[in-house]
Amino acid sequence: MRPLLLGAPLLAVILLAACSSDDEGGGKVNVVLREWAIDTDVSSLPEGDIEFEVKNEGPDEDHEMVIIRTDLAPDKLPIGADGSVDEKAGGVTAVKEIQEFEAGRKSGATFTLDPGKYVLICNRVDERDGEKMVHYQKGMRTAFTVTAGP
Ligand SMILES: [Cu+2]
Repeated sequence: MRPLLLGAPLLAVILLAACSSDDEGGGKVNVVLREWAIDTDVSSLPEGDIEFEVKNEGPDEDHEMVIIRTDLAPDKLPIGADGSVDEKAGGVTAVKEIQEFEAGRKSGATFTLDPGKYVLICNRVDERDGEKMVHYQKGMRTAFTVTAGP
């Protein structure tokens, strides 16, 4: 059995306490994609327009960021035939995506997300030197929560 690589989620309470006084909700999250993890500087934001600034720190691979709405744990998403997450399976809804881009570059977008539990994943599968690399299974997944607005 593989060991689970689970990041310790930050407490949403800390974030909410640090929020400015504007009551429009949303906010910004910085996301780092790398081999093999996804890290965010906040793990929760209030509902509204959420700006994702995404950096691919590689060092080698192209990565993407798919926003999956699900109540399942980040490492328990349904797997398809090729080992990647089956985005059409029950229990998961792929709501938004930042398409794959090269290591060393930045991408980003602003999405309006409803309150709920999400998992950010890279769902790429590729092969290098004969080794199949399923990015999700190698650890590219992290939980993200959108809380009910102010
Ligand atoms: Cu990836």
